[in-house]
Amino acid sequence: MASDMHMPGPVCLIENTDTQLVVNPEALKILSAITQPVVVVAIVGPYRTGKSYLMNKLAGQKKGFSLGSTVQSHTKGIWMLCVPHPKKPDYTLVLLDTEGLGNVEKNSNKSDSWIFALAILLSSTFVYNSMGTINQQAMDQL
Ligand SMILES: Nc1nc2c(ncn2[C@@H]2O[C@H](COP(=O)(O)OP(=O)(O)O)[C@@H](O)[C@H]2O)c(=O)[nH]1
Ligand SMILES: [Mg+2]
Repeated sequence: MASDMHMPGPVCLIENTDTQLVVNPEALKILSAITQPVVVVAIVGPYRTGKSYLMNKLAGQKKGFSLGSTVQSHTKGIWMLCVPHPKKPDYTLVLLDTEGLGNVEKNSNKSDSWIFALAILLSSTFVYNSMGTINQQAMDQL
């Protein structure tokens, strides 16, 4: 029984090829092995606003989601990390980190909407992360 998740690091759950989203079977295998109740936290927001950083804090893990130091998106698609819930005994915390909205390397924001919608559907707690106040542009994008 997978009562204690020990993932060495995050795995890609949804791969974004820019033309389609593909589910990674390896990640599905990990999810199917979880027998405990899960709390799923997903984070979405503009790129380079500290999403991966925040998720690593929630995971309480040093070796977590990779952080960006350039405008290049370090997180493509949706990445997943499962850890024992820090507060609820016998619960598994599933953290979903997404690539940033408005990534400069992409020529369309269609996949932004896909990732956004999927993150909402998959999560029990959804975090919209932004730097500073939420502005009109963010509202329009939402
Ligand atoms: N000091 C500090 N650095 C942060 C914080 N949040 C993010 N960073 C840094 O900002 C950069 C971008 O963060 P990242 O989590 O990769 O952004 P993401 O693109 O939204 O996932 C990284 O170099 C982080 O180390 C924070 O709250 N405090
Ligand atoms: Mg990131």
